[in-house]
Amino acid sequence: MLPLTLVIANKNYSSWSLRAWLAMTEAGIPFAERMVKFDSADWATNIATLSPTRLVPVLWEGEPSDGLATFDTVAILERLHELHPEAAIWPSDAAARTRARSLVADFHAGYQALRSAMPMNIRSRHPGKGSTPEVRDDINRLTASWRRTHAQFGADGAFLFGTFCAADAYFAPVVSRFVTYAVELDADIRAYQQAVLGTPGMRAWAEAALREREFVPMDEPYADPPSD
Ligand SMILES: N[C@@H](CCC(=O)N[C@@H](CS)C(=O)NCC(=O)O)C(=O)O
Repeated sequence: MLPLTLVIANKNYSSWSLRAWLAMTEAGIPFAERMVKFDSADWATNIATLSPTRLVPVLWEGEPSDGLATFDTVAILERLHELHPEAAIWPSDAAARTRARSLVADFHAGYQALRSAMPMNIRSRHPGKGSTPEVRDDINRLTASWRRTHAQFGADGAFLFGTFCAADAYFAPVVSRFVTYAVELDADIRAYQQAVLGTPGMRAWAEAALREREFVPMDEPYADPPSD
């Protein structure tokens, strides 16, 4: 099998990068990381060759820019499942796997209010910001679907399907947003949030995010740029 490289962006901001990275990390799939920071000279020079869509993440098999590229997070998860069927990217039970894929596809295609009003920003705290009625509707719908899923498929463990899978990686940026924007959560959803934030992969990602110093205006609707 060719070596894998995942192209990602800033760990503080890039929610799509986090999903693929955490799914691979928690599944124990070996890969190299190539970070291209937003708004950087590296991005301007290299993103066109590192990413067919100029977006991250991208999974490369073989040399980045030269091997086989899979882009878009959902496609990356499916490619990982093909390459590493033993890694439990998706639940092994067919009904659970179908639900996991449905949750991921549903979020991928929707929840625009939540995604745009509460961008991921691991190091920042903006309590109450972004909490519009539309965002609260998104949060209520999403957490209700987590609750139903956990009751039906995962009651024997802390994650949606009991043990960690790609669906939990998918929602890691969402539970992180709930910290940034101090979203009030019911006890069961808070327990799920803590389980995801407590995974070794998520802790490592967050520690790296906290070391980053870049301020990306597009991802900072609630803060002024730092003065030099
Ligand atoms: N649908 C894509 C979305 C990827 C995406 O929007 N990535 C953002 C970073 S989180 C990006 O690359 N933004 C750079 C830009 O818009 O120039 C996926 O699932 O991977």
